[in-house]
Amino acid sequence: MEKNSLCETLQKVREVNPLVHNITNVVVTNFTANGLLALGASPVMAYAVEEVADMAQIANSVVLNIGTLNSQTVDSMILAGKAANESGVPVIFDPVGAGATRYRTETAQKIMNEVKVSIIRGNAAEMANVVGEKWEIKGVDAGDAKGNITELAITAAQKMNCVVVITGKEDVVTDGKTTYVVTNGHPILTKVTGTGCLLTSVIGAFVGVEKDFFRATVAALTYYGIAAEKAARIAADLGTGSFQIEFLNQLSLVSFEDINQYSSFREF
Ligand code: ATP
Ligand code: TZP
Ligand code: MG
Ligand code: MG
Repeated sequence: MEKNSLCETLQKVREVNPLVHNITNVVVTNFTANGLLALGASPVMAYAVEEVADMAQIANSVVLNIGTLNSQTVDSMILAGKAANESGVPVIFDPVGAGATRYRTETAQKIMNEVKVSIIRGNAAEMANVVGEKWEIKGVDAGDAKGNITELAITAAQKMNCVVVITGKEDVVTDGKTTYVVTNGHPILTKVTGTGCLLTSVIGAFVGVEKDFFRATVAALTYYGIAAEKAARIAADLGTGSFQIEFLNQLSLVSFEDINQYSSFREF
């Protein structure tokens, strides 16, 4: 994959200003909206069953996130997902906490069964639990994954017939045939809540402007990891609060030169 093609996708996001319809959790709503604005996308959060189908159909992408799920928002997610499917709008799914409770696992599986999801992004334990493997998870945090993550991602992509992204120290992206590992990022991301959720919405922005979902996802992951690295160079010593703000700054400042210089990925 050419680094220049990743820059082109970032440029498209900034030009198109894609409308990203998020049905997400109450923890990360503001951070997600500000992160998408910093990137150059246009966030909207809309949850009511009365309007989600209309919003999904005019959006460039729909992001579903079960972080603080309840029966009403789950109904909304399925309505929005189906409406997006009818209109050819890509759906991106974050199965937050799948495996932590039976309700989360079953809801994640229900969404995958009823909605055509283009990209699913989660930590290793979440992804394992969505495909019926019982990896241990503590609340919404993966902890130290013990299994083979690349193998898990490829199996999951083949089972669910979509692009699978498992994030952690290294991020694995696969459609079941081609697999890339992206190594940009910084451990301090794990100390700020919502950095996984925001990443899922950032992937939504990239796939909202680019038909090649695989390339768009690699572009989103490198862009996001580079922003974190830049922010950490400036603010990591100041603590996680300063890092969070500097990360938002850097999401708006990642340049094509940064991507050409710092993007780090390999084909598996
Ligand atoms: P968890 O709740 O398990 O932390 P998450 O949904 O928050 O999962 P992460 O896996 O933490 O998502 O991924 C969010 C971002 O943090 C990604 O860009 C990922 O590459 C990055 N990241 C996570 N852990 C590390 C690490 N140890 N080193 C570098 N980057 C990391
Ligand atoms: N509890 C429910 S959702 C949520 C928490 C703490 C946010 C999780 O965000 P992320 O991006 O998975 O760290
Ligand atoms: Mg995290
Ligand atoms: Mg998460």
